[in-house]
Amino acid sequence: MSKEKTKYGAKDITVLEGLEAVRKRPSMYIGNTGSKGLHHLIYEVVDNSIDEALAGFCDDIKLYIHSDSSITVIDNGRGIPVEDIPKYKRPAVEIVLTKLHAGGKFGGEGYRVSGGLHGVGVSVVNALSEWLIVEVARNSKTYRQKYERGTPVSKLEEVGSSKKTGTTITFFPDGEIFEEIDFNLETIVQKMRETAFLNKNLKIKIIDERGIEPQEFVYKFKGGIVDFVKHLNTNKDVLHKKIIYFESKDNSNYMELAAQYNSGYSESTFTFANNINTHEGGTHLSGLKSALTRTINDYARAHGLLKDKEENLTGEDVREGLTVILSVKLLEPQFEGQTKTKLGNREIRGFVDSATSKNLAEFLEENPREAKIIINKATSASLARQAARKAREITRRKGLLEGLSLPGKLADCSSKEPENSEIFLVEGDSAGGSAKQARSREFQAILPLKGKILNVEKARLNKILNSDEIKAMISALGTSIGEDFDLEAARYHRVIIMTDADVDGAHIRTLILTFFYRYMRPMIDSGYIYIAQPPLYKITNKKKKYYAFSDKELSKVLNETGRDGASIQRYKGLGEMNPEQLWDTTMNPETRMLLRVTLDDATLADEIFTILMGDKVEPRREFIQKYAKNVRFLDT
Ligand code: 0RA
Repeated sequence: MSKEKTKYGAKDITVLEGLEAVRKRPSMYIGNTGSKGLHHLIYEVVDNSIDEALAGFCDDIKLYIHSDSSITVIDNGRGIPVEDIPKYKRPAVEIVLTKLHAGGKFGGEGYRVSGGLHGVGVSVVNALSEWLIVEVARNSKTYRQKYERGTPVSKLEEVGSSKKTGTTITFFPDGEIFEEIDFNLETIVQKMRETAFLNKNLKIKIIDERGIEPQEFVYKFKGGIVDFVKHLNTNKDVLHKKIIYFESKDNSNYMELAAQYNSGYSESTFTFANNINTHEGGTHLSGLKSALTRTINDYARAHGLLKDKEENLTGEDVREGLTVILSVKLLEPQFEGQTKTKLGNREIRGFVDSATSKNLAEFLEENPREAKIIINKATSASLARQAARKAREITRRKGLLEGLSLPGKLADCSSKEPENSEIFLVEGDSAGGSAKQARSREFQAILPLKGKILNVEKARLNKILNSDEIKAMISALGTSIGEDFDLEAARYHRVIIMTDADVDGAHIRTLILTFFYRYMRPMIDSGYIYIAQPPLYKITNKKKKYYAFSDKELSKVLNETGRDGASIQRYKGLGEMNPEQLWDTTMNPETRMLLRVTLDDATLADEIFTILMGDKVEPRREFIQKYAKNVRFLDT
């Protein structure tokens, strides 16, 4: 055997070892091997194309979901280099696809800004794909190479000529790695639209070929995040037409911001770092908040809109009804926090703070009409807050917000360990009664709620605190709300919303979820909120009982047991079940099904809550018609 060959062999092994590590512990690279991880594969490939776009070489990305669920991503960037890298004696494209973290950095020029959880490199996608084909158009030629589970099965071949440049990657996720190869079009479309908003003028087209007719979506936003804010405020009454926008950069940091006030009472702040949604906030967000509060107070004082004797506007005041997108790009983002979506870079705080102060002050000076509207909004928020504070002090003195005095309707559990305790929020007194009889008193608490709770989307805090049902929920949970919220004080780590399986039940569930979303958000983020799944049907056949949770399950049961002699009862409400049935089907941890409420997509959630609970009737009607059969969208 020649020396040369031995050397190649050894190198091949190290390459393989790199990707072998990815196959051994995929979750370390893509989070998990469920649906989320599966979708990360797509985002990772697209991120590489976005990097080309950010470097100024690509403005067009196409994403195909083929009928066999393989994925193709095509971009019109420079194309991955095909020349040999002397150190490896292999084409650069092969190294990019087979070595961890061999991204766009050869020699250090240009930098990856997309990064984040999916900043792991296309080699990870390659390692986790049953097969992958890369095609490069470059140097007037096209090249092609195929891999299986990360290993090349062909050499890089020249396959034709081309006047264009770009990269095409087609892959099929490995069934040995992923639980299920099932791409969700809505998830992908939503994510790609967000990506298009964050990268102005980048065209992203999605083609789903899985149906009888292909479905296509195209996104390209000239205004970028200005269009994003416009979109988020579509179903709200805006207070000023002109959207505040600016961008700023120094040697290593870039930021852009778009903002607009609406007449609502909630705040919609979304921050991104290198195109990653920083759900948990971080240094860029704190820079933004401090600049907003300071600059608006300074302007208001300087122009006599806030008198000497009046107290300063707080952060909450100046953000009431504000929709704002902050997008920063930096060289080496540090992501921290539970879900790695909290930006940690210290230097960005001051950068965002001073750029925002300067540009916002300029906007206010140049647009006195808008400035006045904004200050008015914040001032009325401030007055309402002071009224709410008084209301809250009274309630607090009675211990109502901190769970010091528990509501009379609560049937508490005996366990005092929150980790092991759960509370059912039950629609109606009669179902509440059954649940109280059915429960396991040791760890299950029951709080019956009367009818429709207050729509918190349409009211300010002082009014909210007048609602008995809401006060009962707050005191039972023990966490208080809003700025006073304290997750550590939560008395239960499972809060289970149990409503009837009908339209009213869905409405009540949405009202409760809206309340958690606006006032106890960390409960959702921590995964403490669940939705009970009561059965829709009881089937009795030959003295045996079966429960079905959907129409599909009903047919399945009937097919299995035979239709003859089967009697079917459709449950219209929880109240129709006796305590034993309620326990068996919905409450017993051994047999029940719970849906955990997650907010993967905070901008989408904001949109949906606005549509469902906000002022405008028409979008709500359209939305409900579109999704009437599919209320699950809110739950998963
Ligand atoms: C390495 C270096 C260069 C570009 C790329 C990789 C690249 C990777 C991907 C992945 C998907 N699309 C891509 N487009 C480009 C720089 C190329 C140069 O200097 O010409």
